[in-house]
Amino acid sequence: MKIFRVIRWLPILFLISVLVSGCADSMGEKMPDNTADTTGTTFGTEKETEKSSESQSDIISWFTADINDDEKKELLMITKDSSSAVMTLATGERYGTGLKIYSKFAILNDTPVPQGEPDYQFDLTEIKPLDIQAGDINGDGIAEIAVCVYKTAEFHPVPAKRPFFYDLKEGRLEPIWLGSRLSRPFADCILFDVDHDDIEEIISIEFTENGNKVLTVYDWKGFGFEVKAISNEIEGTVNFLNNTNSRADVVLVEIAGESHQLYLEEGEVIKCIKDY
Ligand SMILES: [Ca+2]
Ligand SMILES: [Ca+2]
Ligand SMILES: [Ca+2]
Repeated sequence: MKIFRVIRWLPILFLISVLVSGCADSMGEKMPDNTADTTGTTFGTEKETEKSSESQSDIISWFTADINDDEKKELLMITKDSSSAVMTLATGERYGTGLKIYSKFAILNDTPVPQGEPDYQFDLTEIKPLDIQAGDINGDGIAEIAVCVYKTAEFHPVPAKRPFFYDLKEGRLEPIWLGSRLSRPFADCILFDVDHDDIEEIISIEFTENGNKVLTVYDWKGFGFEVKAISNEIEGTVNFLNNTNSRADVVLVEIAGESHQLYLEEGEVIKCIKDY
């Protein structure tokens, strides 16, 4: 059953949206140093079962994806320093201090169990990382690392959630797009190939000025993201239901307490259909 319908893009919206502005703007982003040993440590049998010292309570967000095109998944984790207290935004959302990447790990009962030392680790303290995902946003076949951060931006000097994308290159985080904002303030965003072209779109839950929500889909356009489709305004609560730790087959959205599947119709229309 269709519960809300859908808008087609007005041409003017395309004009407005073209610059969901990003990255090359100098936001004073300091590249974190890679402090890890990148010399390709090999793990013997004993070490393969060696659990890392990472405490589960220090893991803020995690995701598994192949980020270096070797056909093996890595474990990406936003963690906080074990010595620091729990840090939360006013919304209650926790944020961390760093990104750790493990090639040796297990997932047990939907819980990541990293093994040994991280292959790479980066200090992200200054950008308050909230959430990590990965996906190929620009179609080059390599998954970008997507970090939702909470910080100010040069042209938007209030703290807000912002989507940052990096490639892991030669042991460093290379910025691909450090978004200063989406079209509106957003509650959450995920990556998903909603139009099945093997390139991930951003799907976000955004706040309208009157306090309602809209779902918005963004496509990469070579230099940044452009709005591809937007839903009608939705009253009440809207949340993604997807497992946030790995790629899903469908986008599930909870609207007013009920589960819906999101998809595009004719490539440009967001529909949400009740999921029975
Ligand atoms: Ca890999
Ligand atoms: Ca890519
Ligand atoms: Ca796509």
